[in-house]
Amino acid sequence: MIAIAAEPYPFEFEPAHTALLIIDMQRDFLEPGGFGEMLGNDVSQLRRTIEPNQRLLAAWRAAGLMVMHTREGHRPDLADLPPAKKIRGRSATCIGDAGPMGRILVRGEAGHDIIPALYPVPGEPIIDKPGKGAFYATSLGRLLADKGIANLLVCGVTTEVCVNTTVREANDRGYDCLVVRDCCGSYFPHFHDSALAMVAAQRGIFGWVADSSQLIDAIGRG
Ligand code: TIU
Repeated sequence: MIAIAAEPYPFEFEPAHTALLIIDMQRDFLEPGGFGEMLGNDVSQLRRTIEPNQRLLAAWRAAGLMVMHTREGHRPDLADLPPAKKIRGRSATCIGDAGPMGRILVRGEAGHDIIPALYPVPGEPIIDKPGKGAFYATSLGRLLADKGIANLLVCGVTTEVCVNTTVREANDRGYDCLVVRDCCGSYFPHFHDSALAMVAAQRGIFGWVADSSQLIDAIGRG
């Protein structure tokens, strides 16, 4: 058992029963010229998470521990895209339409894929999810149960949307979640800060928050 400094109190975990879950580090959310930027968002707020994620991912892989990745997106026929999600925002260009890197948030398109800097290696499951949460309409729960995972280290984008939704889903399913502060990002810094505060508030109502350096140091010692 390893314990690291975290908010609101130390997070204890057994590495063999802990998965690093990297949420939606996709080209359309992070790359200049992608869908996120097309909507007027400042992608630099998300891009600052790339290096910390690379360091944590390298440490977790070197220790031979479980890594999983998610991607938000839809079938090419859009059968799993709720009409409400399709029309939300009243944007001229929406999910499923031709975008800067192929059809927006459609599986198989370039923009939907994970950025090269954090690309999964063989043996790391990729969970394709149609919603914001990684458990809704996916096989994530089944995979975690099969692999005996009890704790999740949650990274990725965006802190208040897909990361937060996933942590809430995981919490209700009995997982202990640590959200990795510097490995998560939002287009809106104040939402990032608030989303992390919400996780750790009330003695850890949804889980814990810590920096990646705490984890990397602990794995190195472990
Ligand atoms: N992955 C994720 O958070 N999807 C979003 O749509 N996030 C926004 O902040 N828009």
